Amino acid sequence: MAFLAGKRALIIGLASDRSIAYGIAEAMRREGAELAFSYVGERFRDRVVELAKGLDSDRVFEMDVSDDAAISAGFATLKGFWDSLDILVHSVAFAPREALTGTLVENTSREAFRVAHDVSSYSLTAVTREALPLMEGRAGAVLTLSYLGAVRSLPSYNVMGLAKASLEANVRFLAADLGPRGIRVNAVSAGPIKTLAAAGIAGFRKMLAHVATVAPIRRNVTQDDVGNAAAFLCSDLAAGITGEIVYVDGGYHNVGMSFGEAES
Ligand code: 0WE
Repeated sequence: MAFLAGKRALIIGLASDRSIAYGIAEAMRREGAELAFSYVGERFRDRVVELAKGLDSDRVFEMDVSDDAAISAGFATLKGFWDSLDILVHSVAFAPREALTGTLVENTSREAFRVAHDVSSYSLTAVTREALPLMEGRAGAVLTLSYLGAVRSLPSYNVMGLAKASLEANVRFLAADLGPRGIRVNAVSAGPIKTLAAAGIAGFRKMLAHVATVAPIRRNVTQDDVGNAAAFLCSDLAAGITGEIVYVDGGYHNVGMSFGEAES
């Protein structure tokens, strides 16, 4: 099908072959897109270069999305590779670890709130702004990753839920801003997936088991499930979709109650 043939995609947030960004990159490559990647932290460099190579890309650069100068420098590097961009994938979130345990009311410092919102929401605005000149005059698409904690309370997710609520509002406002310029902005709200970011979160395995029991599809979603939806949303097949939060969670968010049995 190759529904992304001729498209150029920058993917922010690849850290390992279990990253959601990796599932997205694989699906986009399979559909014909050319890829570039940014990473943060020297310790990720070699790994991202290797993963990029496997996806036919040698376009890899460092970019800390919490630093405006680093974003400018990163896009200057990208402009050395490409004179245009069609797709921007933002698959980045961070809150200080101590804020992701216990309760929101006990464990949310002003600084943890600031960092979570800066890295997990403002960064979408910042990188989208820098991408605009490269997307000018093309059918551009921006995609970010959200989670159910944006709209429901969940154990331990705490300040990340507030940051994802901000991120989802960001998607709606950016979609309104950029729609007139032919650029669409959407989010995938993914079910829980075991990635580096999820490693070491207390109770994560229990959450995976719960979702697999209750979700209509009776399994957890995979990086491939998310990647395929992301590739669609960033393609011209989704030309009529913008400002949307698309749930790729096996239907979990629509269930009010379930006994977890094989049928009904
Ligand atoms: O958005 C996320 C995780 C994002 C995340 C993960 C970490 C772990 C390491 C942000 N910041 C940090 N900071 C660290 O120091 N998810 C949707 C995965 C996730 O994280 C949870 C979850 C789920 C699901 C945290 C608590 C409860 C549930």
